[in-house]
Amino acid sequence: MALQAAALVPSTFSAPKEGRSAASFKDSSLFGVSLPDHIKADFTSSALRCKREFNQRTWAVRAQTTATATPAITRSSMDGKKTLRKGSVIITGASSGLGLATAKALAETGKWHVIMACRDFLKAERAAKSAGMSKENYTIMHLDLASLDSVRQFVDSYKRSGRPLDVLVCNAAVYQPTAKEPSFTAEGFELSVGTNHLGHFLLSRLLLDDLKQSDYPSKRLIIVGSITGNTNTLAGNVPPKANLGDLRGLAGGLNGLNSSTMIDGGEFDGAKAYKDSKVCNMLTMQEFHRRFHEETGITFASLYPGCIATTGLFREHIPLFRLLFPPFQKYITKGFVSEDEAGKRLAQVVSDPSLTKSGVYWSWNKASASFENQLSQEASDQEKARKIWELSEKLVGLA
Ligand code: LMG
Ligand code: NDP
Ligand code: PMR
Repeated sequence: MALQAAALVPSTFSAPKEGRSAASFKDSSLFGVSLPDHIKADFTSSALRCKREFNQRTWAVRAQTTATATPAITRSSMDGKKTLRKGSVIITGASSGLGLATAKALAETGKWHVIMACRDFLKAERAAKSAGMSKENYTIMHLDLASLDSVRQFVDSYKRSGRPLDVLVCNAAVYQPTAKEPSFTAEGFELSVGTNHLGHFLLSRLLLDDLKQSDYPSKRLIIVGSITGNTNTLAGNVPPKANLGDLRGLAGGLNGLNSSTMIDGGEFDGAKAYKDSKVCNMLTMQEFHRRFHEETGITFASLYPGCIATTGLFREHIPLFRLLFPPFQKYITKGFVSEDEAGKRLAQVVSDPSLTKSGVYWSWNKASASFENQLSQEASDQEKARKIWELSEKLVGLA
């Protein structure tokens, strides 16, 4: 397993820039016209941010060593000042788009060691280099979420590395808007839900103990959601709409043999499968929160980072769509964000001391201030969340 080496951290640096304050914009209007209340995403203000200064002592991490032995916070015998070790964050799908931009934003602070969990090692290495990330701030490890064996191997390798785990970011995704026929993961699940939901479900379940053991001041599990899975927004009402139905397809294994490839049991539709997978992501985050937040102190969060219309997510869409989608989002919906800006947003959810509230679906207003957004009825249905959890456990071999 490709574990690159090790980090030597600069000895002192200053803290994250002061956050912006409360949100006062709505993100669900088009041409400045507000939506009716029932499809308007509500919001509340983000918490007040605190300014922090961290001094970081030199800290070396070596693969196969006992990095966990280094406590997160130590007090210097010289001046009694508290110091914080570098945080360890795993980001899936960090070889492009949002994942890469987040890896870059975190690596640049010098406070994080980013484990880029990617299916294409060389692509990830090139991406990290061209993003200007310096070697001591990242490690690339192989992970193919479309194979549960690969997920298990990744987890074993990570555990063997002895590195602590402070934050896990489930970011990778596939989107197949033009596929006429379904494709499948190694275990035979429809690819979008298999990768985006089931792969991440197994990964997070297997790494939960490691997060639990982290002594970092704030440990977090973040699953990237999206507006298009939320039917309480305009974007979520563009057909085909997300709808998990009574979960009969999921119960049948999404294999297209003895069950449908779609969660609700319907005909295959790649765009819908993606949106359904995002609903699963958002429900899974909340189910984690209900089951484990109190016991573990882990912060569970999801987010909609904005419409990053230029990423590889749209690689399978028709060329005309790829040409028109960015200007459409920039000038018409005004929902567009750059990869850099979206990366900063996700990096906040990873490390901002004010975003520690668990069970939250974060969004940002037009001034780029974070706020707690409201999920659609289906994406906040507790009973569905519990059923998806139980069915997913069976499918990935945990129950
Ligand atoms: C499905 O179709 C496919 O069936 C599925 O296979 C998959 O691909 C899926 O989500 C992906 O899409 C959805 C289809 C049906 O929606 C459309 O795509 C219809 C319109 C095509 C537009 C593509 C959007 C992106 C490109 C924008 C191009 C616009 C030009 C702008 C150029 C900018 C330059 C400055 O959707 C429908 O049936 C209708 C959608 C109903 C949604 C709500 C309607 C809101 C109306 C507002 C429309 C505003 C748009 C432009 C107006 C321009 C005016 C100046
Ligand atoms: P990209 O396609 O740029 O990034 C997706 C990443 O996932 C890539 O690194 C890709 O790897 C990786 N990936 C895909 N399949 C697998 C797999 N089987 N195993 C491991 N990694 C895999 O898209 P985005 O950056 O836009 O998407 C990132 C996240 O943001 C997704 O969760 C998406 O749903 C979410 N999102 C995106 C929005 C947008 O507007 N773009 C809006 C809302 C949410 P590779 O590089 O090898 O292809
Ligand atoms: Mg959408 C406020 C309006 C808004 C926002 C924020 C998005 C985000 N979109 C909006 C509106 C519209 N879109 C409208 C009015 C239309 C019809 C013209 C429209 C169409 C559209 C298409 C065809 N939009 C799309 C597609 C896609 O294929 C993308 C998709 O659904 O991927 C699943 C997409 C998106 N629009 C967004 C966002 C964030 C996406 C893509 C990514 C995602 O959810 O992860």
